[in-house]
Amino acid sequence: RDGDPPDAWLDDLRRALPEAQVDVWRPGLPPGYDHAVVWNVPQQLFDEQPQLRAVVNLAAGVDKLLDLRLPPALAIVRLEDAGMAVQMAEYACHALIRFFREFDAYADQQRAGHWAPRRPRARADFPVGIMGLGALGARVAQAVRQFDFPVLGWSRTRHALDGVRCFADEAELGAFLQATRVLVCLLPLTDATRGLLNQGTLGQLQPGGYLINVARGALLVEDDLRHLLDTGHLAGAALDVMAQEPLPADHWLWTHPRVALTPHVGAQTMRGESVAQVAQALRAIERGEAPVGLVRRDRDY
Ligand code: OXD
Repeated sequence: RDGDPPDAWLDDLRRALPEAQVDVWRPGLPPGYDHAVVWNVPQQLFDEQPQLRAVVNLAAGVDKLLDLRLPPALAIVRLEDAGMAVQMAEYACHALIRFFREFDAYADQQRAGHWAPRRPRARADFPVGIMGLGALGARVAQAVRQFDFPVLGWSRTRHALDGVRCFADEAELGAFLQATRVLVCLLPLTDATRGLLNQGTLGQLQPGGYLINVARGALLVEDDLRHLLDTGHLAGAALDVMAQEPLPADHWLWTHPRVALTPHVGAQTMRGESVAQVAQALRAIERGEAPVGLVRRDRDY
């Protein structure tokens, strides 16, 4: 994952799970393994290892894995936090403060050799709404609160977080969006959330709104974002994820003056934390317990 050689993962997993036999999968490896630890693997792995009992995905999002044909009884585990939550908090706060303090305008002024303090803006006019309140969203909410912005949260099922005005379910989505100016998206990609960030929903954000998407590109209808930026309803977007990755060279997102983009690096997988979580999860499964990060197949995350 993320540029680490497979051998480094192998060594660390062997060290963390001395009681296990750990091998690198390759096509044609004889079946017989109980568990798989994967990232971006082909269907072939599951076709050749039908006896697998559990798979641990080395990422928070399991959308790609769930696109494969997997045995119905296979336990699917995703990373929870594992060093990603603090990175998401950094990313979201960096983008939020960049927008709020108008750092892009100051960068333009510096290039023009122009000394011109701008009027400070009120934090109360920048309510931050976080979509998705799992381990990552909760950490982002906590970090944003440290800067005294009003914080709102929306999730499929109701959460209660200190100092966060929580909304739940489709019934409360409109009220959440209308009370939000800076939207931070950390939702999982599922059939229910694909394209959820569109003209109808983003159009309900407060005027001069911003989008920070650190989840999955397919949650956003990119042309709707473009329309909302060009008509001025939205003032900017920070995107770490795109519908097509890598982003094609001629894509409008590269050059839009109100878009800041990064190549899906919002929260990279940290080997040490991840290996510790993998070991913990596999031991829990071996004891017959539900591991942290167990995916619910009925809701796809
Ligand atoms: C993840 C990712 O889902 O890296 O963890 O995008």
